[in-house]
Amino acid sequence: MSKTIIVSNRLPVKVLKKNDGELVYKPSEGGLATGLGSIYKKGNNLWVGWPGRFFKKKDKKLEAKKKLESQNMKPVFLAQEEITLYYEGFSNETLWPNFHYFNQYALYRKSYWDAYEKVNQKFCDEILSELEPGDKVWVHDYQLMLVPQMIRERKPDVSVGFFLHIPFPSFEVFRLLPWRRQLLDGVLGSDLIGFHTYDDMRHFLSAVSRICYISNHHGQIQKDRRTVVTDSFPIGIDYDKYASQAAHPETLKREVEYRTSLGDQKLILSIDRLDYSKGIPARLQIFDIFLKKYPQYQGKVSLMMVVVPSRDSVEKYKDLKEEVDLLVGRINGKYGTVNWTPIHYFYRSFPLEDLSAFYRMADVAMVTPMRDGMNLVCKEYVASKLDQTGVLILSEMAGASKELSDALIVNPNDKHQVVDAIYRALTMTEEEQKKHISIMQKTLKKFNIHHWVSLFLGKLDDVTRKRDELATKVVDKKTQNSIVKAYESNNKRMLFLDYDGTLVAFDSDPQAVKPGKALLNILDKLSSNPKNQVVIISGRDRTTLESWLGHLPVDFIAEHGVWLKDKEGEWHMAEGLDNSWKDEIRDILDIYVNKTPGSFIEEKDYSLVWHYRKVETGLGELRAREIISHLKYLAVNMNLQVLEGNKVVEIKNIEVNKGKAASKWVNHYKPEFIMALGDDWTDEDTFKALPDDAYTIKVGDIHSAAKYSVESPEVVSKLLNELTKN
Ligand code: GDG
Repeated sequence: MSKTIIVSNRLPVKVLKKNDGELVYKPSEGGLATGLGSIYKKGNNLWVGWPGRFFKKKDKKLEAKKKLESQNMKPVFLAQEEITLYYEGFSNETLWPNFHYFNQYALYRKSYWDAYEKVNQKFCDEILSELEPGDKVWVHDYQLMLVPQMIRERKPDVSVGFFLHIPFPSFEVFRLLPWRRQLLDGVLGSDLIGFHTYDDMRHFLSAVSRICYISNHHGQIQKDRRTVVTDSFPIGIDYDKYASQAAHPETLKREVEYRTSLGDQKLILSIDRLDYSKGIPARLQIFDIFLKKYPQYQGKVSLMMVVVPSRDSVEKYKDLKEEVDLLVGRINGKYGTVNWTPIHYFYRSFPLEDLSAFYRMADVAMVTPMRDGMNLVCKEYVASKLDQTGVLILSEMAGASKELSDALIVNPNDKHQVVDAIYRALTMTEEEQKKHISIMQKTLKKFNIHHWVSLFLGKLDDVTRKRDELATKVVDKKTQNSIVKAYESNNKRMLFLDYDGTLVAFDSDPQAVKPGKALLNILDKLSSNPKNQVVIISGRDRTTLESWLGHLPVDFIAEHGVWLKDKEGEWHMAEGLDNSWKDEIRDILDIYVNKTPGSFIEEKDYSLVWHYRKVETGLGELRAREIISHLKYLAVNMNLQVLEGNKVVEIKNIEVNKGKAASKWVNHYKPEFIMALGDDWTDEDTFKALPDDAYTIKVGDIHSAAKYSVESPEVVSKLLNELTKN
């Protein structure tokens, strides 16, 4: 039975060692562990990850391995140096600051990168040792970005999903990383890549387009003839767990205890891991300004700030801790009285019962990170509000703000805006509070962690199934033999050959791809065989085609079917064409040429082509979209069609297309064997128009109406070469 392998830096349990040397296994309370618990514990499924500590003794390592394996977990053991360089180093001192827009803190150290590569390979090897045909792998987060490609190299058919839990930065920030290309290539080994928000996905696609020079179509990327799908899957929480914890007698008991010691003050809650991305110092400054601006709240409202220790071996975090300690001390010293402490500050973690009591008690939750992939605390706060009172102040820089638009959304850098949001929260009527909380609860209940898991895994199944259906189309040795066999057994054969992108690879200069000796030799052999009729079917102008290939006994369908020629005949035009539309359309295209450096218009007898191959990546695509929408209605009225090709937009008569011309040839000559090769959008018309038993072959892309696909013009030339032998 095929299985699902979950991979993350940390396993869902932490192995601790008691003083007497006994190992204890502490399950993680995180949402991911809960959500994926239903997956990895089932059948022969598996979770691969680091057990969270360094094992000095071999026997302890073995003991832990055995125990973890009995619970469907496969530990990846890391040496102390690997933990320092890969985890604390590259993951937390290079990627984390860059991805959270704190690039000034990022360290670019070759030793970190080397360790990152090495440990990613280590994870990959562990996965490979368990991987069997039909299995799927779900890799999590920024610590393991190279793993998808590493697996793909060894097991090309595997189904791999990747989810990024932190933001993906805009291209201008991401590009600063010296290893940006390798990181993107690593992730692109996946079949499906998930992000929390559409913005993260957009940034990723833009980085792929600018760094790997691969554009996307509705979030789908063609990489090495594979389709990589990207999508946004905002993670949810285990809603029922937080709602029922809030109703638990132990939670209620603790709430009463805390309330008794706090008195009837209003409470603002903040809970974060100690991290510069969380905006903790700014939050303290905001609270300071609030107390100054609204002195009536002095003595009446406290900020309860839980800061969970984290990464304290990293220098930047030590500095941050000092800054927070200082600010808390200063504000408490400035405003505090014998009966009132402005800030209750805890630098430690709490058990869930306490956390839940805090959520229940808090009149306001202040979740104001400078940057956060999603942020689960704000969701947990809302889920814990059983009586639906309470107000959430939420930073627009947290992924959660995209879903929780009923919160008071703030820019954490605009301190005065946040100060006013606190005032608004404290003065909001109960009725209004209930209205907002109930709307948010409805969303969070539905989009819970289980929903997230099944959405992602369901999509991964879909993507893999579609990929496998298409894979049958790739011309392998067996298919090639059957094509050659069919070819050999027929005496009346017709070969439709597109030129650019099919017989020759693309070049930024359309004139630079003159046929070379080898190609001319193949075409000569094929066309001089009396059993063959070779038809060059191209969007190019007839003059160029004639000058390059006119000496061969081939037929021509030029300019997508405007100009036609049999090998023995003369050039003639397709009937009923009209050219009166050109001036008006040329004027429009001129506007785009004038505002798009590098673009130009090519004029053919019955069409106009706007080329943008030399235009800055991104800008060309944008202008192409503009032209297409500009011409959409005009084209219908003028009986024109607007076609999008490879870095071109072509406008021509609706009657002209390669399919119509090819049908004409087939109806006239009635061949017994038909083969058509093409790479472009315009060749799709040919593929669709030909009879069912024709061998239609798409070059490059695998998405096509053609029956088969080959990788490149080089493979085309090998296939045609095979045919010349018969
Ligand atoms: C990444 C992304 C994204 C906190 N203090 C205590 C405690 N917590 C729990 C909270 C919450 C979790 O820790 C923190 O939530 P985050 O959203 O920050 O999650 P991370 O895993 O740290 O971060 C983040 C997330 O991945 C999911 O994709 O949202 O943006 O950075 O569940 O309740 N739990 C207990 N005691 C504490 O003192 N028991």
